[in-house]
Amino acid sequence: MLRYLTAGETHGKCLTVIIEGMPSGVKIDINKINAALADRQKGYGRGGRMLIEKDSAEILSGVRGSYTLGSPIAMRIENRDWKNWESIMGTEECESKKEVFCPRPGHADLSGGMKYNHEDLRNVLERASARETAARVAVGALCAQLLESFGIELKRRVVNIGEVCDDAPVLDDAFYKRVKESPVGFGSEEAQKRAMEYIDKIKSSGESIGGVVEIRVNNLVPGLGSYVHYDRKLDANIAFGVMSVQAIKGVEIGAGFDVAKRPGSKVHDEIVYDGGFSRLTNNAGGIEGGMSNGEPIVVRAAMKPIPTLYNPLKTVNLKDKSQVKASVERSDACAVPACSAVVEAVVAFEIAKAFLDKFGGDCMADICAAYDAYKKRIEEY
Ligand code: EPS
Repeated sequence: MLRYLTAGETHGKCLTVIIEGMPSGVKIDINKINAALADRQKGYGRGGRMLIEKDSAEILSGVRGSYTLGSPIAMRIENRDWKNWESIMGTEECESKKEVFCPRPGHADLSGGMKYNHEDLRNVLERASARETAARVAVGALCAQLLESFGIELKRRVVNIGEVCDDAPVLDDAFYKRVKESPVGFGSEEAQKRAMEYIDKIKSSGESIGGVVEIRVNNLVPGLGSYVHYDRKLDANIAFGVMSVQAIKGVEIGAGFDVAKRPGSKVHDEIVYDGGFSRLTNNAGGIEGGMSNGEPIVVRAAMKPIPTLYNPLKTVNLKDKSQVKASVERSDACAVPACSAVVEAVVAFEIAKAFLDKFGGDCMADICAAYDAYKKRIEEY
């Protein structure tokens, strides 16, 4: 089973991740991992921290001569900011603490402090920070390279930032090329301009803003995941992965919440056969009965605004229980484009896990043989 563990605090020395269960013989290009990490850092409305960091992954084990060995893959991403925090975040007795006593509404601060019995909420926020998502993007970029070997591609876009939507997009290659270059992850240049003005307004009023991101997975065979048991359902596992991303409050597959407003004939996708099975529409978002059905998988996620507000909300000081304003840590007015890179990564991981559950072997040769045999059987079905 493909799995991973991350470790690291936002102002600690580095982020570390170990991935276990990757077969041998997957070609790995470190530049692709670093390009994904760079994408996660981009976006209009990002805060000061991204000017300090230049994220890149160092592979410490499990890869030799650009190919995976089948052994655990360890990666490390340096926190450049560490040099400014060594005396605060060091593992030995520290001279300064930079304590936080005023929990931010919307952050892990208060519940985390209660749960782990930390009076200094820095001990919570350091790990709860979305900095951890850099490690997950590295994992996703690794998984995407396994999927790429089988022609499976992932595409991401930002659907809306606050009230500004990327209008009526035609999701062709030219659209996704513009999305890649857009500072807000939009394909429409006119909507992009409106979104940037909107973010400026949000920022100048000491606010933050969220949005919706969308990931598509193309060229999947039918039958990843399963209907036979709840924990093997592909949509359930994707939703779990996406909801585990900091700041995500909602996940939709295909038509999502809209299915509750339409009659059955406007929800279910009619089946046709033309040398192979396909659907006339894709309201199911590529998943029926917990399994991929061969249509593109479409996942949307709603990101809430980042909880650190320069114009802070009311909270309570843990020291004397007085009503005060929340602590202000450095923040991002808008991190939705970065979030799209993170959600793409967690979707890549879940698809790779389901792919290996179905075709997995210890090495690429075994997986390719199983994959080719399955495709042949499906063609003849
Ligand atoms: C982030 C790093 C953080 C924040 C942000 C995401 O850096 P710092 O805490 O030094 O400013 O910029 O995280 C949050 C705002 C949050 O609330 O989690 C990153 O690398 O993405």
